[in-house]
Amino acid sequence: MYPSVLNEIINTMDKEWWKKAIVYQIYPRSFCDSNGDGIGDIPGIISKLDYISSLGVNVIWLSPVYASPNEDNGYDISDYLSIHPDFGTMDDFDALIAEADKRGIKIIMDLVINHTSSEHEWFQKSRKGIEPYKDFYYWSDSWPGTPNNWTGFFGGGTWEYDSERKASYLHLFAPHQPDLNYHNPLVWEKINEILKFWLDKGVKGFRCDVINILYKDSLENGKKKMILTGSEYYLTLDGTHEILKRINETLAEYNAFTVGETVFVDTNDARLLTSPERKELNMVFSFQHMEVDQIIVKWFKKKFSWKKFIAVLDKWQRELEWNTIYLENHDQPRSVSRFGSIEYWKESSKLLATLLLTLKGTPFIFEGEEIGMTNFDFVSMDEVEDVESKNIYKILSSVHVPKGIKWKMIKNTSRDNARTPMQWNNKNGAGFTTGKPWLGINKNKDRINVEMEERDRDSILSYYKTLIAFRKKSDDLLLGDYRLIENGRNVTEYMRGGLSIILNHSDKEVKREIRGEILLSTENERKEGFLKPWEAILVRN
Ligand code: ISL
Ligand code: CA
Repeated sequence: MYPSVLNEIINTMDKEWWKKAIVYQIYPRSFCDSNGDGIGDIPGIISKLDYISSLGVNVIWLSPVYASPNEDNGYDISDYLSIHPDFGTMDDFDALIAEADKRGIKIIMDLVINHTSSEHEWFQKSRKGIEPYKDFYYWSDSWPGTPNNWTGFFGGGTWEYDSERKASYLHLFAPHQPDLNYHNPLVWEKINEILKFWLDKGVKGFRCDVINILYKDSLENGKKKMILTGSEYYLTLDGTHEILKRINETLAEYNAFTVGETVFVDTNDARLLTSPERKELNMVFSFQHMEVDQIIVKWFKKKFSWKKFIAVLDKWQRELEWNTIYLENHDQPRSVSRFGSIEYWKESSKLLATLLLTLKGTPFIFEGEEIGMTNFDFVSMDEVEDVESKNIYKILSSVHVPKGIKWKMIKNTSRDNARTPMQWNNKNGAGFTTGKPWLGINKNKDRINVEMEERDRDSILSYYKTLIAFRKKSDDLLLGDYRLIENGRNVTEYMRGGLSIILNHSDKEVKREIRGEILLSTENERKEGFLKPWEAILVRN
């Protein structure tokens, strides 16, 4: 090969370093508390960097650590340029970047720019009509004909009356999360300064919160729908594509990457959003595979079917050249409780790990997923903190849904399922805190925790480490083509390059002759000619 061609390939690989990344998501409140106030913090994260590094991951995505009144745990930002005192100081943050860098780990931040907190200075000035902030938000006195009939992501209406301005403002999420008005060019200028501030600190990219709803085309009444009436006026519109291009221009100077959380996108939208030629986002988090067992704004749980699940994943694998792979995050119930089997907790967690780490794309692991953490074991609404769950419960109560049903719905779908503190050991406080944790700790910390799994070579944690190490060395898993071979009721098989991945996602033992060399199995002792319940294997053909 000519040196110039080779150089070009190397340059492209270098620019697309995030394709080789394995990302670990931290929900800072729930990860590790260093000072006993019950809230996870940045010094706590620093103290666990060796652990994170031992997994073999090379990027950390931090859920928001900015100043915030915490109506939505940091997804309501009151100052984009400062660290919430609960989490520590800017010096702590700088130390985190430096310490992570020593271990070859890059940090990406959460960028929440569809809305701010109502306590943000911009909003406080906006409600008083002070320029240049007067039109930073969607106010009914600037838009004739509003408020409209739109319904929000957390249930209920989307307009809140403000007695100071004597007008209402739009909020697609909680009333304390007013939507920014991207028709005003100054808003983008301010956001651009924020991006540069963090990039100059060494942040290597952003996970962009609900990024495909930024731009609202019109504030007319929407067509009435079961959920999100009005969404035709803000889902993935040209105005949003324009803003994404500008974000991309800023990031290009830093060799940083973006992953956009994009709601209600199909593969066509995602292809546009991630097309290298269009220069918008690098990857997206889509929701279709998360909707196999529930409706996106989570009110009802549907029956889960592996066949449908694989069919959705397969479609995304085929139709996108590159994208994210994820089974969990801070908004979703735990994957083993959802797609796995409690009876085969260990086996099914390992099978899910295999799926996550052998599909094509950049894998995202959510804290605790690597030890098989499960849904919470709360028994009453008093233990729930999540603003979304509380809203849903209120709405269900107002229409007299019986208590048992209401509780079941919350249990199945609450975002707090993912947010219970990280289980480091089996002591009181689970090694997460020496104080009173901000959210209850799952009692199964006695048997599901890092300390025990680190000592056990057959643990879920050990399997994650083995598989991550395998993936990093495997051209097949990094670059290989993807092809579905079988989508059966019990067994799925797909190829990545020259490797076959075979999953038995059932409680039953399945007869199966394997041709080729078995490189890895979730089972210590295989049974010749069979796949054990929830066994997953990697085979070289
Ligand atoms: O979590 C959801 C359903 O339970 C989604 O509807 C979620 O609200 C949506 O994916 C947007 O999520 C993001 O923005 C929200 C924040 O509450 C979430 O934590 C965040 O991931 C508002 O900023
Ligand atoms: Ca703390």
